[in-house]
Amino acid sequence: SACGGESGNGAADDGKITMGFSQVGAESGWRTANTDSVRKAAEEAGIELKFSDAQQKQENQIKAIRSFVQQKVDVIAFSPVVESGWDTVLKEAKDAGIPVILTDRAIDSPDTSLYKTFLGSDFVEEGKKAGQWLVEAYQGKSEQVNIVELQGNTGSAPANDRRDGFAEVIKADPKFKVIASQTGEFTRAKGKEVMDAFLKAHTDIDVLYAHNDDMGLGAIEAIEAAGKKPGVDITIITVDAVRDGMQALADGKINFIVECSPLLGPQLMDLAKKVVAGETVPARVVTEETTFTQEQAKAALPQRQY
Ligand code: GYE
Repeated sequence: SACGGESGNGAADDGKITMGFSQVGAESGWRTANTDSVRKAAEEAGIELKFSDAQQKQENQIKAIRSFVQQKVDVIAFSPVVESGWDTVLKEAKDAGIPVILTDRAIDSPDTSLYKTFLGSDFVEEGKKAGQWLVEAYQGKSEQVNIVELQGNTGSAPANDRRDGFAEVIKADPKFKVIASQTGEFTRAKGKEVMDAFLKAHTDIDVLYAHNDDMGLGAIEAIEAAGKKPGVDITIITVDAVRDGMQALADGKINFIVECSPLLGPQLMDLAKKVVAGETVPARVVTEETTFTQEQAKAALPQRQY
């Protein structure tokens, strides 16, 4: 369909929809599960997928989107590495008449005509759920609670929103203090490295809040290497609920996980078909998700898909 054109609607030339998809990278278990979901759903929907991995760099995503425009794909979907700086390239797609779907992460542009819909989680809500669990877990205690935070990639929607949602909830009680906060780039390696530095700088860490499981898992290695017991000496809260995270939760090394579903493929393909057919779609499609305690993780693990 990429070289059709007479109809101006790519779907009409050979009936097959071509989607250009620019993925963030392969930084986490969540991301790998998300990529698998998108690939599988495209195949099942009979959509031809042009997949491009940005390796966590915005410039690579901009290049990929430009190349999708040049190839005249029918629809572009992408998960923006950071929130800012998309107007120019998205305007190019719009001028070429190619609809764009934001997947997983949002952008901060006030011009909502640059995309048709945004499919993904409510990251502020996820941060709030993390904070609410913490508030309950430390209810009735009056001593200061020292929290360290491993943030996702600087400038990304999940890092900004998970930080803000959490902060909003814990600020209700002044005993909660975020004593250190730094990016661990959503990876295990960086999570370990930064946690190691946190442990060297602070002897009195009570809680770790990591914006994803992978950073939490890396941090667990650093905590164990420092001779402390993760989940016992340091309370650990993470986000995602991928299999390795759920296993650590069931093993007692993590205390609470806020779920963020990576299985966006089927909904994305549905939206793509509608958008290409010129149907109106809701401006926002929010993913449904839950939270897990250690007991709930034990029960859920056998059926966990990713
Ligand atoms: O939580 C993290 C990944 O954008 C929701 O990106 C996604 C986040 C996810 O690297 O593990």
